[in-house]
Amino acid sequence: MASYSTMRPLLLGPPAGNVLTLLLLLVAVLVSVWLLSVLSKWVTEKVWKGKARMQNSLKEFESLLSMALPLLQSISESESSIRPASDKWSKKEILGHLIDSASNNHQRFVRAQLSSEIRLPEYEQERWVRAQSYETESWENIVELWKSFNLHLLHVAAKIPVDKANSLCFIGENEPVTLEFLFSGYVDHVKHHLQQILTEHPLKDVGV
Ligand code: NI
Repeated sequence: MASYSTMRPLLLGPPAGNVLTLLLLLVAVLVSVWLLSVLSKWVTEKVWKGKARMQNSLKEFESLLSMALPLLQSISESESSIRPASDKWSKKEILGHLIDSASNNHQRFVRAQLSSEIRLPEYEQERWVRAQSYETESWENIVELWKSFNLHLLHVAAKIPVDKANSLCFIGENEPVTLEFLFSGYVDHVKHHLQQILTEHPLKDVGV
């Protein structure tokens, strides 16, 4: 019985064997090039674009805080207490709602850095505002707390490592989002409510 080594030339022959080897090498090179391009696209999308988005949100957040603070401080105690309708929040309650958002998101921003995936509840916004009776607290106190909490969140968010910005956050029953997405959503939410509070002030005129 012929051994494998003596059969092989009969099956493939030296020229055919070389062609097959070359073809296999070519396929391997093409697959490697394709894999590398897929990987580099993924890295660009996930890491660099994510990093750029995070930097944009940080800049926006920082300018939002510095522009809004003097305007909030210029609002009087009596103006801050007015409810435009019985079922609408006063400025105190809207800013209180932003403090609740800050405290819930603080948990998310920190916990998402300690694990590749977090699961946290949503919060009952109306009940949180009512339970804390923001309407009977002083405007000055609410503004001070909002300011300090958000300056700290700006500091925390600026220190999130690039790889942690992709941690998955499951909030309530919502689809999972990345930490970076959660932070940019937080900034949008702050902006939305500041515009509500500062309707008679020039925040919109400076492009926020
Ligand atoms: Ni809100």
